Amino acid sequence: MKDLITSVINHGQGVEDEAVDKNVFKDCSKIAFYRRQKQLLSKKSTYRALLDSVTPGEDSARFQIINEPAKVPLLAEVCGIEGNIFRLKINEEIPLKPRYEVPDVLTSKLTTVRLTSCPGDTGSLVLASGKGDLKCHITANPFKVDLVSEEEVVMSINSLGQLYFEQLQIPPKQRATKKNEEDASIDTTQENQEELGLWEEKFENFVDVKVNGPASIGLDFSLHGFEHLYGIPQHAESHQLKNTSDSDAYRLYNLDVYGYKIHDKMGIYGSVPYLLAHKLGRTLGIFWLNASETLVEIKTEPAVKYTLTQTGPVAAKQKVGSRTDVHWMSESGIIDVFLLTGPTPSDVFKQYSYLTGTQAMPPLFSLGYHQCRWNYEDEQDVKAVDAGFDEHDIPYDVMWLDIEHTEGKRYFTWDKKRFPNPKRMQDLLRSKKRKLVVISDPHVKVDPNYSVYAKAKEQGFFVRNHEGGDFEGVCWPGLSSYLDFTNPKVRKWYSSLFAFSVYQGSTDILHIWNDMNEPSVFKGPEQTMQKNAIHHGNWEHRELHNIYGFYQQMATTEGLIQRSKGKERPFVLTRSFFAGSQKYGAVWTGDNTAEWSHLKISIPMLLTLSVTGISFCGADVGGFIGDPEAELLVRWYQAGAYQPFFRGHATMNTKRREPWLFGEEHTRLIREAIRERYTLLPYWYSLFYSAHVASQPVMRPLWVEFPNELETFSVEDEYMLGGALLVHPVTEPKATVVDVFLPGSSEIWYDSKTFAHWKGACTVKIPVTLDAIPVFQRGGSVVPIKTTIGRSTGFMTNSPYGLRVALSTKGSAMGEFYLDDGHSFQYLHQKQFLHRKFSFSSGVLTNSCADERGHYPSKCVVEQILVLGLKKQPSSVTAHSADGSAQPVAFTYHATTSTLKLETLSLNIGADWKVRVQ
Ligand code: NBV
Repeated sequence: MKDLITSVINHGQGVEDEAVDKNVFKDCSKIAFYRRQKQLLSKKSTYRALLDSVTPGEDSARFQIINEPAKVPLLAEVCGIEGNIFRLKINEEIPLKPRYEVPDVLTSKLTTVRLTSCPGDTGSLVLASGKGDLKCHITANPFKVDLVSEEEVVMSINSLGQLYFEQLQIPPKQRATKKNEEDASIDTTQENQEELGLWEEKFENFVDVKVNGPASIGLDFSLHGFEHLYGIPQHAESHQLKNTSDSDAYRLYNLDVYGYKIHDKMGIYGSVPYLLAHKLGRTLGIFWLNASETLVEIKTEPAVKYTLTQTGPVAAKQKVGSRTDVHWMSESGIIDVFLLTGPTPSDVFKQYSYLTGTQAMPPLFSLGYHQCRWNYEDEQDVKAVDAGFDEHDIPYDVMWLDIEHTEGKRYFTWDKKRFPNPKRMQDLLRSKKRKLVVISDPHVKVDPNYSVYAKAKEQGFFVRNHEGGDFEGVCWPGLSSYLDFTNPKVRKWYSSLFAFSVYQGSTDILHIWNDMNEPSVFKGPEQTMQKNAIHHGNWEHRELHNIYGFYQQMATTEGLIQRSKGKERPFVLTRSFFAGSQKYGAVWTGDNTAEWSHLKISIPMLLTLSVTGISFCGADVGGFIGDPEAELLVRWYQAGAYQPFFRGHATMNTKRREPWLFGEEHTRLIREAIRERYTLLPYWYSLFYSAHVASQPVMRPLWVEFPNELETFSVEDEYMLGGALLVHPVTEPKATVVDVFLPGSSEIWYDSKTFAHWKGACTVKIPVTLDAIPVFQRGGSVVPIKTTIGRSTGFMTNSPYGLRVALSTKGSAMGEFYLDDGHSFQYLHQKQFLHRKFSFSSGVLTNSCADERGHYPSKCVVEQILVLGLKKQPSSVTAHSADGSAQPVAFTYHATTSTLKLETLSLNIGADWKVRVQ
């Protein structure tokens, strides 16, 4: 990979289609803190809590815990947080120097709740929160915490004794000759030094010198009755977390892994150290707030074990309670863990977003289709591609420019030959109500004549190397320094670079893409920054590696908001992310490959991001690396049209693949897929509103919608879009039939193309052609759509709506609709929005207000209503407005499909009305 990158830099040549070289990256055996924890934990040293030292605090309980051989106290703090959340913090009582505590992730408004201590056995402390149905039982010796809900222990902490805390030590050179007591527990003989990597760790040709020495932490959590866990992105892995007993642990370490291998637990671009556990009747979350390199081991004991309790030929089948043990290990920082107690998936989503924020409300255009390529060569190219969409009648919203648009990869500049007049180019796009996104990476070319470099250098805004100079590494521009986004002053300054007056050639239709922000450093260890680089506040890079990209997106987002004087919603895509990145925009899955297996893995990867708060996510349509055959490309468009962030992208030197380059038939199919996306735009926008205000993911694994149906817990080849649509992308070549699982014994599902219906709780064989993928509407739902498609979302503002009403077995349906101006913050500050509710029952469809606070004038009408599952032909249909007047409505009824169509309506979308079907 390094050679490959070097060849790109040296020769400006294309990137070959090449699998990832795993030797560039560490596996667990090459990670010293992992080896140390394993070595020490095998010796079982236990911790004891000194519960007599509990100081009754206002809203937290603090006590010491000591490790018998070391006798140096740790300080534990348990507090209750509003919304049924517990927080457990463990730090050294008096560390040699402060340990890193992750700032800027938690929303500032966290409210703590009073914990009441209840009588417990001697040697234990019971803390109850809220109404008392949730309790923390703390056992003193050995130290253990049980989370009890309604008298049932749902989670135990440190019940396996894996609490691990390396106390900061004086470096050996500064130590007196007498043996240091603190590390008595660790075998520090000379021959073991290298293995332990306490003060120095080698990997390939890199030596990581650790001035602070070992500082690793770890803790175990046992989840009682749970076998299904999800979360801890980002890995190219299944949605349900796998047992790691026979493999490496899941690694959370943000890395630039070009063409990542699938079904692998190595860390890729982003990290959210948060997982969810689900069983019948309860969902829990564990949020491990730590930004250093982190490993997570998962061990599941299945519910049913075959035990030889009898002698004889047949072993007795004995039901044993299932359990999953989760072991978190981080290189440094403190233990700061949040226990999200649910009990429902929806509650856990709310609890997590209470801590880290909800998905930013995207500008409407960003839910349209995005067209990207590395690179669109010049203004002419942009013009031609833009025109191509119109010629082929394919809607699209955003044109993207990759790194070559700049003057020698100097971000915030334009290549004068290729893009001599960026404003003219943006005017062209603006005239089509389209936008432009350009890339802005975190590395800055070392060039004193480049003003961004010169100003950052002058103000000391770069990350420093351990010798105190500016850190320099190689990236796209050649030798580069890296902005220290962890410094609030740097972020403020970086944000100011997006001002129209500063960013020459930028206009209000220009939005931003942050790439390479793991950060990617070509000749660095694992292609990233040395862990001993120094950030603001003198923190080593190792402490905060996983949050670097988060900060760049935060500063970019703030910059775009500021340039509009706080008025306009920005769009910022980032490759690297952390817990809470959802507040700042969208995330994509990086450099995937044009292979069927990568199309398939995009579904679980996006589901995992979605349940960990990041709703606005997508994968490069077509696959970034390599040349997809037409069939794969069509299938990818069909899948991507139903994924939140929908962008076609391709690497350098791949064949051009604009949608019309694969023959007429394939152009038609791609057009259809993209048009379907635009048809569903009102539904997408309403779902994003629900993600934004009510924390519900847009793309949902089936277990989220059907938490009481065991069969859904492992499904990852299909998913729900909101509560109404079930989508099953086709991910195999030459498919003629697809097995679709339709959940829920009391549900009814309608094929969205043929309107054929099925009862739930079965797997049906759905014949497929290349025309479309299986999509089903759930009985009981109403989906708002657009009936006319424009060239871009901007042309659809006033176009009419339709409602797809799918009746439940009881003959009813419900749905919501959200509308605002699509671009400003007035929905928030002036409550300029419409939030409507559609409900159908006893033959009456009602449009009513869902949120009285909102007002937004819209002349748009509902023109079509389609009712699926109406068993009897109606004798009449009438529309009733709020003033009492009634109008007969023309209709058609198809007995074979039980569908009713009303196609000539003119009912205001924002007004109260009823349509009566008799
Ligand atoms: O900026 C070039 C590419 C970009 O197109 C891609 O989407 C990113 O994931 N970028 C990575 C850097 C080069 C990758 C070889």
